[in-house]
Amino acid sequence: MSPGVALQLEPRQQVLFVSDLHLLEDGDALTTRFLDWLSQSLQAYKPHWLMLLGDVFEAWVGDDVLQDSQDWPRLRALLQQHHQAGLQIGLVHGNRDFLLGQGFCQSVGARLLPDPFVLTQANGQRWLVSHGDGYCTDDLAYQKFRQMVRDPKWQADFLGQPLATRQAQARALREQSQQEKHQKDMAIMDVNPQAVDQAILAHGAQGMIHGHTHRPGVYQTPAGYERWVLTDWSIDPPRQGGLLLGESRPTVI
Ligand code: LP5
Ligand code: MN
Repeated sequence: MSPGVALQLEPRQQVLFVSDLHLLEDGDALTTRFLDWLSQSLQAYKPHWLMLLGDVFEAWVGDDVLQDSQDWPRLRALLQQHHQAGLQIGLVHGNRDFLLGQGFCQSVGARLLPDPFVLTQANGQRWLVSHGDGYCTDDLAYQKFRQMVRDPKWQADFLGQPLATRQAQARALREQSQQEKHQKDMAIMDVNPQAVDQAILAHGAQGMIHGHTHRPGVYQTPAGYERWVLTDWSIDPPRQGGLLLGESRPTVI
């Protein structure tokens, strides 16, 4: 069980989930589209929580990006403004932004949540919520890499390097990842159904919500639970959206 984090929704409270935006910079077309969509969605649905379920950024090399260049002005202003008006913002690490830390969270009013965590609806239904990469257990090369970069010692060493060095390494790794993805079998880049069921059962949950795989939809697990997968975002081809969870089943928006 994830220590200390179990979120309980009250009647009429809603959660808006988004993930896999892969934002590059504040002024670009995708970021503008996302921020416009987010602003409209927050106004339309008035959720209690906004859950940023990982890979918000194309590659995050450390929170000092913010101090050095006052980066992401519109994104930060929008999140801050809504947080101050009462919106709870949760953030789960993705495989591209696992280095988001307290500096970023404080600058937008977000709370870093463990992966996975349990979210309970007002009716008692428990959902296991995750970025999703941890359940792609057949992708052995990725899991080995994941274990390396989630190690605090590795992270401290990486963050100890100059910003430009880190950015160059991140670019090289993105290229390597794109090349490897062409060669990997599609099946190994999806979640392993047994790993999903095992986690759902271990947390006493009755379903899972995740991103990462870029295969949006609702799937049934071998044990008969629902697994809701968020869309990734892209300008061309156009893909966007999120999931809204209130008192009933999730809704795609
Ligand atoms: O992200 P996506 O969708 O392309 O693919 C993921 C997996 N790839 C990754 C890597 C990220 O794309 C890049 C992360 C940038 C983070 C920046 C900060 C840290 C920089 C660290 C610099 C060392 O997560 C991909 C999965 C795919 O999802 C589907 O699940 O298959 O996995 C990989 O491509 C990993 C490779 O298979 C193994 C990589 C071994 C690299 C060994 C370290 C070499 C260091 C090189 C530094 C220049
Ligand atoms: Mn991902």
